[in-house]
Amino acid sequence: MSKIDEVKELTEKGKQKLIAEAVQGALDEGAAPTAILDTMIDAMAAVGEKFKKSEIFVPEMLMAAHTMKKGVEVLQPLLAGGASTSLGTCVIGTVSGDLHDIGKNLVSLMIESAGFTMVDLGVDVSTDKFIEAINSTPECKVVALSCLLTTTMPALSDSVKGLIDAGMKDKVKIIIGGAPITQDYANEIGADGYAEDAASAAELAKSIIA
Ligand code: B1M
Repeated sequence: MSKIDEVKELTEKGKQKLIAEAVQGALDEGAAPTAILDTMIDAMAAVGEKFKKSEIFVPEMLMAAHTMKKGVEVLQPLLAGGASTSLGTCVIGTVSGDLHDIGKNLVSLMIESAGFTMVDLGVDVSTDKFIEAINSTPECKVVALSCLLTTTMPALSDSVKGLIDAGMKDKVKIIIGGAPITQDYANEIGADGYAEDAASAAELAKSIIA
């Protein structure tokens, strides 16, 4: 089995202690960091499918998540390009009630590589916390909201509405994303932009402030 296949298998099985070595092994075999990342994202999709079919449960899903995080740690310096100019600050967080942060962390990493300074508020972030962070960051240009659950889409919508009502659109661009989110939904709730994945989110953040 190639090391990159091993990375997929270990991620799916939640083998946290073995993943760093396997990721390094895949790099040593010549696999591109983005290919290894995509493999881990595929593994998480497979984990999600198994969960949906009740073949695995929350603890296994959590172990896979921890494993992916450890794998991403090895790739992080290689994925972060390190832009030379600063484009301003981007406040990022996962919306209220939602604890998923792997996608948000990747989006944060890519936006940072595009040249932004990141203020990461973590998960389960209330609208007030987003507003507070924007207000206390004068150089804030973008706020990025991540949402992974259909059940937290109303929280995303409420947050965008709350940000608009608080006059934040005069200060920052609001961008959103996450597995259940679409461009139509972004238009519907009044966000300034939507991106499907981490790389597109970085492109969007750059283009939206231009
Ligand atoms: Co959760 N979970 N989970 N889970 N989980 C999903 C999302 C699910 C699809 C699994 C399934 O049923 N197939 C399902 C949601 C179903 C739905 O909403 N219709 C689900 C469920 C149901 C739940 C619970 C309710 C389970 C329960 O308790 N019964 C529960 C909810 C907890 C809560 O949040 N309140 C729950 C819990 C968890 C864990 C804590 C165990 C764990 C998360 C750990 C963590 O993140 N630290 C977990 C995991 C790991 C998953 C899956 C398996 C993997 C998610 C992931 O990290 N993917 C997921 C299944 C799946 O996604 N297919 C699932 C990899 C990551 C790189 O992709 O996050 O999509 P993703 O991010 C992408 C894009 O979405 C996008 O870019 C990223 C990178 O390309 N993106 C943005 C994300 N944010 C963006 C923001 C942007 C732009 C793009 O702009 C701002």
